[in-house]
Amino acid sequence: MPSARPVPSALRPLVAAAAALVAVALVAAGSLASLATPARALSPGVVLTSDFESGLDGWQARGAASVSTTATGARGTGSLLVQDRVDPWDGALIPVTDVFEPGTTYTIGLWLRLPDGAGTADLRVSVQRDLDGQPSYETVTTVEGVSSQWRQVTATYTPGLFDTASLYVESVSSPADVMVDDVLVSGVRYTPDLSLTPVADAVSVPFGIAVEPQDLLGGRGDLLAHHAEQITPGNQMKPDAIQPTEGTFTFAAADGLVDWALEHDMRVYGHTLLWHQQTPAWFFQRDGAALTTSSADQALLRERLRTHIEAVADHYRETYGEYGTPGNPVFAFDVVNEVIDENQPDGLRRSEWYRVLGPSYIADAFRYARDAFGPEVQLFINDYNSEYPDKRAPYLRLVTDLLAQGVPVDGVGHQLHVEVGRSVPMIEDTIEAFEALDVTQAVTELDVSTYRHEGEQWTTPPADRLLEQGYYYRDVLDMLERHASSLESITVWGLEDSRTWLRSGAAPLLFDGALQAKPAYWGIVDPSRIGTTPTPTVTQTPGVTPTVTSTPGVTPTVTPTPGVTPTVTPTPGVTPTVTPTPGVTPTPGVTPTVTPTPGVTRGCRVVYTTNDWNTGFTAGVRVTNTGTSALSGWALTFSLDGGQRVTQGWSASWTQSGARVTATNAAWNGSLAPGGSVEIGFNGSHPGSNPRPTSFALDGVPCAVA
Ligand code: 9MR
Repeated sequence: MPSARPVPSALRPLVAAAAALVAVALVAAGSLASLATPARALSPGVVLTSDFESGLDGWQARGAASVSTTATGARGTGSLLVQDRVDPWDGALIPVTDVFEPGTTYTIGLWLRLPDGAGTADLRVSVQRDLDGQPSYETVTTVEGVSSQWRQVTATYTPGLFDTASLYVESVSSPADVMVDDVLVSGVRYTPDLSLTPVADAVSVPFGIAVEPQDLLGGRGDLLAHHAEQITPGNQMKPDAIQPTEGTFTFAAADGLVDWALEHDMRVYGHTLLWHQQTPAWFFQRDGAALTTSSADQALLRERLRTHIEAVADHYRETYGEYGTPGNPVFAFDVVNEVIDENQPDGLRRSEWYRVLGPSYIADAFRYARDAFGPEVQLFINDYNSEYPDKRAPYLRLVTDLLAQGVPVDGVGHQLHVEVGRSVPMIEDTIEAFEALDVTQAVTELDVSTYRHEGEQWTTPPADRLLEQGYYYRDVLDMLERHASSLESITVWGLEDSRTWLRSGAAPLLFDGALQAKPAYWGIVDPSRIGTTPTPTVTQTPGVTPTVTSTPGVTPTVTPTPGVTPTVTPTPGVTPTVTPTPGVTPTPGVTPTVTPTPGVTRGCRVVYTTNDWNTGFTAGVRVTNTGTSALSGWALTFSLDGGQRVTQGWSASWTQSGARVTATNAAWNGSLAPGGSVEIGFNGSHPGSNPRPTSFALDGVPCAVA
């Protein structure tokens, strides 16, 4: 079998198809099938394969190690042998500078083992990125207990910016010899639909998104720039990021985000100056021993707090100009984060801050922050679960007390990490309670898990739960709009579902991992697109976590546009029915004939791409409305005349009758403006050959095929 080397980026589109063929044999062996058919991926591109059957395939020694090939393969007859390792980071590498694109997510698959009789070792697959002469070493995955049996490994990785990059195999600690085989790397660059209404345009309060550095790159960066008007660094301004050791300040990661915000005319909400988590241990130690409550130790901790806050404030003033001037986008900061504990008699969290200093550290932090930042930066206190009455009470009490003491608290943050069904009136009660105080407020970390409770678990939420989430976002935002004058901003905690802090499957955000708008997005931007099913009802018991009563069978409806296109009522899991509209005559199994509407030109263009292997394929279908009127609900039909079967589709409801395939819009992508496109796709099987469909029709109108 030929081996593929890293593909120069200019050649990548051409070579991806060829590389996919190389992957065919790997995939045909069965165990790599998941790499070739990632869920929801469009035309997954194989960017690198190495089977070591005819050489090193571009792999090199890393550090002190040496590399050679062996005659023992995981499935074939060759593999890579790494020997002479001394340190854990000695290993084997392959340059990926011309293979990886920053911001694209790659699936990396490979096989690992140790030579016979070598015991076990914990191995690592890592990437080294070098940018401006600074190396970063990132773990793709750690594989524990690798023995002399082949172990298949699959992990995903999204590179940040780099000048050069390499993928490598190393170990956690052992210098054991290592064998590597059948490396296959595939990646898909997702493209957001930038014709959608920006969320910021649909929300009257400034709309923000919490970000990580990868969110600024590629399609993610486009999505972020399109929808947000402010960002919150998800981790880069926390104490461990800014001052990992005493007196060493590292602002580079945070500055990358602030620079980007400035370039995109966005504001920055800083998070956070003080927290009980992500704060290095040295803050609370003297010469390695825990600080006591002696006045000397208290003075030391207070001084460290003041120094940290001043360093942050000075840095952003010196780098971007005085606060409140156009060059400096930092307008607010969380001064203290999550200091409430409703289970303590005084309602305050027993953190290291509290242990050493008692409650006074909260007021001190605000005073230091006002002195350091000046009046132009709004100083927030921030907490989660503030909607629950038992948490709301101590939160309200603390802020009231601070204000009464003249402590400069400008704003109260409500994180709003919630799940579908959490009581919206309860959240409103909290906002109203704080409206009585002389503070502004912000929703700082909104996300809505689709899981109602721990017992639920899925890879992808059921369609009706995603709709329910859409209704929930609609209702929360409706409520928040009623309090717009009390709110400084509304921020969601993450750009898209693949990068949530919540457990896999929670899917709590507005866009899915393929960067496509979810019902959650439509719930905010145009709720008519997800129908009028009422909000789930909630049984609220004051003072305790509410019990949620689910609404059975939420069914979306798509509002028809008379006289323009057929109306489609997509019901999750049910074959859609097409309601005749004047001018369109649908006949089962036959392409409907279309009577032209005066002044309306209808048309479409389809780009159909596949990646094939011996009995299967993944198809991506890009449909563009080339007509002059918008579609509000659509159905694409085509024939698979080679005996192919659709096995799993995405971004549409897929049905097949004989050779005829119909893809009907999903609830969130039915609207197709003139010139607008939608990307849908499916996995299929074929009996040996996979002839392309030659004609497509959108709502019965024949499409040009590109
Ligand atoms: O999103 C953050 C995640 O990447 C970190 O691993 C985590 C560490 O505690 O913090 C997350 O952000 C938290 C935020 O700073 C404060 N409120 C809760 C957020 C979610 O945990």
